[in-house]
Order: sequence, then C-alpha cells, then structure tokens
Amino acid sequence: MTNDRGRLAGRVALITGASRGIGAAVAKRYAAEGAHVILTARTVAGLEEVDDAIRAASNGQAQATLVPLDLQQGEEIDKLNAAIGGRFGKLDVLVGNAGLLGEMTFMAQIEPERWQDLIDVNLTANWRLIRALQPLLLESDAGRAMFLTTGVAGGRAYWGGYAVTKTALEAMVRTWAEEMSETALKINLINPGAVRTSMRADAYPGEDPETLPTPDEITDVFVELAETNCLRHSEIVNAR
Ligand code: NJP
Repeated sequence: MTNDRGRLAGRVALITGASRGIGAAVAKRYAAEGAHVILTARTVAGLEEVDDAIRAASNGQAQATLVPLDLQQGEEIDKLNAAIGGRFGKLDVLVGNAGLLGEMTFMAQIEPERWQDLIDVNLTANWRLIRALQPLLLESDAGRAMFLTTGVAGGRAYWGGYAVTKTALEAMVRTWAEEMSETALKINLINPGAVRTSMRADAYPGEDPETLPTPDEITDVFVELAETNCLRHSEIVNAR
C-alpha cells in the first residue's frame, strides 16, 4: 500500500546513486515512508531491482521513477529540471548520494583521468544538481537537500582525490546553505560512518563486512532531514 500516513507522505524525492548501497536503502525507506522517489544511477538493473522491492513492499501501490543517468554528463543533469518540473512542478527532497572512491594511493601517483572522474562525480555533478534543481526545491513548501560526506574530508593520506573532493563538497554545500538561509530550503551534509557497501569493501578489502551496519540500518537520519518540520540547516549530521 502507498503509505499516505508515512513521515514523507506526498513528498517527491530525487536520490542519486540509487542503484545499490546507501542510495538504494534510502530509496526504499523513503518509499516506505510515503514519498514518491526519483532514482538515478548508470546501472539500469540496479535501479529496477530497487523499484521491484518498492513495488513488492507496497503490494504494487507504489513505484519509483527511474532516470538512468551518468553524472559525468552535465547536460543530462540539466534535463532533470524540465523532466521533474513538468511532471511534479516542484522537488521536495534532493539526496546527493552518488560518489566515487577512486584509487587509494599516493597523491603523486593518481592518474589524471581518475582524478578528473573524482572531481566530476563527487563535486561537479552535485554543483550541477544544485544549479538545475534549486528552482524546483524553492517551489516546495519545505525543500530539503542533503549530501554525503565522509570522515576523511579535510584530508587523509592515501585517500587522495576522494578526500579532496569531499572537502570541496562540504565547502560548496555550506556556501549554498548560507545563500539559502532566508528561504524555506534546508540543506545539510550527512556523514554515514562505515557502512556495509561495495565502496567500503573497496577501501577496506581485509575487513569483515558483517562487523558493519547495513545501509538499511542508517536511513533514519535521511528521513529526519527530509521531514517538513526538521529545521536543521548547514550541519554535518552523523548517521549514527
Ligand atoms: O557507495 P556505492 P556507498 N553516474 O559504491 C553511483 C559516502 N560514504 O553506497 O552508476 C551516476 O555502493 C553508483 O551507481 P552506478 C560515499 O562517498 C560511504 O557506499 O550504477 N551514478 C552507485 O549507485 C558516497 O557518496 C561510506 O554505478 C554514479 C553509487 O553512486 C555515499 O556515501 C562511508 C556514478 C555508489 O554506490 C554512498 O556510498 C563514508 C556516475 N558517474 C561516506 N558513479 C561507506 N559506505 O562506508 C557512481 O564516510 N555512481
């Protein structure tokens, strides 16, 4: 059943990186809370799997809108404005979750193309989402935006372009939050901590994943920051 009494009933939410990991878990939780979710990533099969889970959990009453998208194609991000605006007239929640880990290596050994990938996905794509979707978030009575950061923002040896781009993301989100402080739009960063996903396994191949919380176990903070009565703004919020 569509949950018209859920904490996000009637809200329209866009989640990037929704084909697996944290983004997929947030998508399913938001749908369970009554939101209509718009899901982006490159892997169509992953998006469809999430949509299947949403349909199954709601006995076919709820379904996601799937937008396969490579965040390195800026013009495709721009098209979201017309697509979402034309169908919904507003956007209530933006979750900038998609991210790339890149190589764990010395700064001096990062390949130029891999460096550019990190800048593109972790930083520029989120700026382009802000640029394309701010007007629709301001059409909402209580627009909410949140972006995923990390404990290594600020710089950490061998975390290279990942640490650097997440540091820049934090600065960008805080800059935008300050600009929006007189509006109804509330903007925050989320530090999820260590979570059992493929990115975490790539960063810590020797770690036992069973020791980590699953993505489903950290979704509470995403719901809290999306709610209309949550007025937190320009914070870095820990998921646990
Ligand atoms: O990552 P992962 P997590 N265009 O690798 C998508 C942060 N974080 O869930 O395109 C479009 O399982 C990719 O989709 P696909 C982290 O920095 C995590 O662990 O189909 N989408 C997939 O859906 C990140 O910002 C931990 O490959 C693109 C998603 O991004 C967020 O949490 C700790 C794309 C990545 O899924 C989610 O991470 C921490 C592109 N070009 C911060 N490139 C942790 N897990 O422990 C990638 O401190 N995606």
